[in-house]
Amino acid sequence: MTNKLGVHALVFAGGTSPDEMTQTIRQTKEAGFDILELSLHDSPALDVAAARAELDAAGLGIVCSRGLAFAADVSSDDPAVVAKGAALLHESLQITHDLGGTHFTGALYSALGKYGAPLSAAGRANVVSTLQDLAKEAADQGMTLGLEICNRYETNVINTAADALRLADDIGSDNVLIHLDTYHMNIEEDDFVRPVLLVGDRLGYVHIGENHRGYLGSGHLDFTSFFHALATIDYRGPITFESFSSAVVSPTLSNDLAIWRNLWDDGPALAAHARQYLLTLLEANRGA
Ligand code: FUD
Repeated sequence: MTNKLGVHALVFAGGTSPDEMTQTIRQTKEAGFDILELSLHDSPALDVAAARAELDAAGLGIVCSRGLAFAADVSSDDPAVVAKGAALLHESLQITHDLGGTHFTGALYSALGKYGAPLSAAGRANVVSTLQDLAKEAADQGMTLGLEICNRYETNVINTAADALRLADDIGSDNVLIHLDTYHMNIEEDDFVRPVLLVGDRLGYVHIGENHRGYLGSGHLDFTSFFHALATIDYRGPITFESFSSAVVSPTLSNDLAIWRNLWDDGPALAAHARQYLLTLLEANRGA
């Protein structure tokens, strides 16, 4: 199999304290995944050197992700708010690098939350210039940035693959790739095929999540079509399972994403099921 499979840390633990990281890394490994995706919303608690040693000992890859915050938002018109957002991005890129990661992705362009108005022209220009600087810094370290396309209730910057490609074109850096997420696509895109074909070889990262963000296969998403499309473009990059439940809470991210419902209690059982589900989809749709 060519695609590495990842799992989001919120399947296992809500924070990144040393005990939570030890548990998360162990459970990621036990579930058979290749990559842990770690949200950096809680990075002050993170012991980077210790986490890196545990990741290396487990032989796991790491991808970091995050969204910004309304008070630290590079899509704002207010230069002070933009500067705070840019500082968070630079700090998070460095943490990703220090953890041994080469991929930093997510809503790197705005807060994760409901905006009360469309993105302004000045706000968009701030996103472009901040991400140009971040991409340069990332390129110097051999790293890639992902633009995760999120639905309208979580950002006003990019809601569709077409939006994301326009933003990436304006940033104009080869190491800024597109990150598709089936949960968001279900809300915004026409179907699960055309966006994948549109993005093509600029696809750098994939999130697989159900329409309600619970157990794969328990909702109504057409993963078969999505995996056909990935096979059509010969996507070889990481595929990461993402799921959230009120059983595992991050004080920041869970509220930003409106994780109010209990969709599962047992993260390790959910993860083991998801890995088998993804392997089956990849096998069944190989060469489609
Ligand atoms: C947000 C989302 C996540 C988020 C990431 C941050 O709805 O889909 O991928 O960006 O969890 O760590």
